[in-house]
Amino acid sequence: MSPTGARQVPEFGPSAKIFVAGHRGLVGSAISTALRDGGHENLVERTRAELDLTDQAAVDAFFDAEDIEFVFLAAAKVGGIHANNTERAEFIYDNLVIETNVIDAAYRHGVEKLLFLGSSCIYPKLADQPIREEALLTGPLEETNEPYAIAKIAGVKLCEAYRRQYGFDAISLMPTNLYGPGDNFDLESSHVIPALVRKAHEAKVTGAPTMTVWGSGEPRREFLHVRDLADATVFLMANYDEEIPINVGVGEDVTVRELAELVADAVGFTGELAFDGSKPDGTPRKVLDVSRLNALGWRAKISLPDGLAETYRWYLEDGDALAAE
Ligand code: GFB
Repeated sequence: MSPTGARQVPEFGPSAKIFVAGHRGLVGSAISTALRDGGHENLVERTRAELDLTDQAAVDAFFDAEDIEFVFLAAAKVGGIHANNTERAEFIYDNLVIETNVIDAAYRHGVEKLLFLGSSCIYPKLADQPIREEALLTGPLEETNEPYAIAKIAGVKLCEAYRRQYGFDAISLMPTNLYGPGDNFDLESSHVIPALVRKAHEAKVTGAPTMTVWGSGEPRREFLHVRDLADATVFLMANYDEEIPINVGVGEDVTVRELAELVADAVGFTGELAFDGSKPDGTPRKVLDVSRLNALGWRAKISLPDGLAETYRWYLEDGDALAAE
């Protein structure tokens, strides 16, 4: 029961009024595209300048003014291992404030269903692999991104508490590492794939003999193309209604060294890899158990080699790729 009393339950159909929070980011832009491609015509999107999600009064006024029925909460402060490890205060504060403002206002303004995005990095550092959803909060977190993980765990628990106490239909997804067109290619704040694509490209066009890879190259990571994630979020908004978070991934992983070799192939860099041991490896492994998701009838479709080739093409055409000398 929403606080505004009993009412006709809106269906997640073409005319459903949907707010995509964070529609300009890697994930939010892919979700907006997936929704439009799926025939949803009534999307509400706000840039950060139009709606500051860290401002509770502004978020309240927005939900007051707009009769939103479904929310995809893709807005967050995100980044790679270095950004998480050096901007610890922003990663916990910004993510806590965004999620508390949006989840609470959505409930109080009678939103029918909200989809929250966690991350595989909020599971315990040494969780049994592949990681099952039940592993959450069963052990210490990875130190380099603990502030972000604590904020995202709080978001998962907010959804659980509002569902249990108020009957608010909030679901939480736990996506694995994401990549794809529209990613952040800044070498300091980015995740590994855009960073390696940029470094391989720059080494190729400048004729450098090596490209630098952070850490030992031994950690293992699972990668899901962002278009697959977006497809999964639309599928789960329509088909998932349980309290427990649900993993979203491909269920297999590669070492950072194998990834760097795949990126070098995709870019056409033929030099050597130089491993920088002064940079952190982070979690040794975090591959997800996706049996629950697969049992619902969804599987990832885009292979890593195909996804890397597409990401490089996007970087050349729309990113700020260094031109060949
Ligand atoms: O993608 P990444 O920054 O995030 O790093 P995490 C993955 C692995 O790639 C780490 C190595 O072992 C990095 O040391 N790596 C190698 C590099 N070269 C590079 C490089 O040039 N740039 C980067 N960034 N990494 C994040 C969390 O952990 O996972 C976030 O900190 C978020 O909170 C994200 O959840 C999904 O997978 O280590």
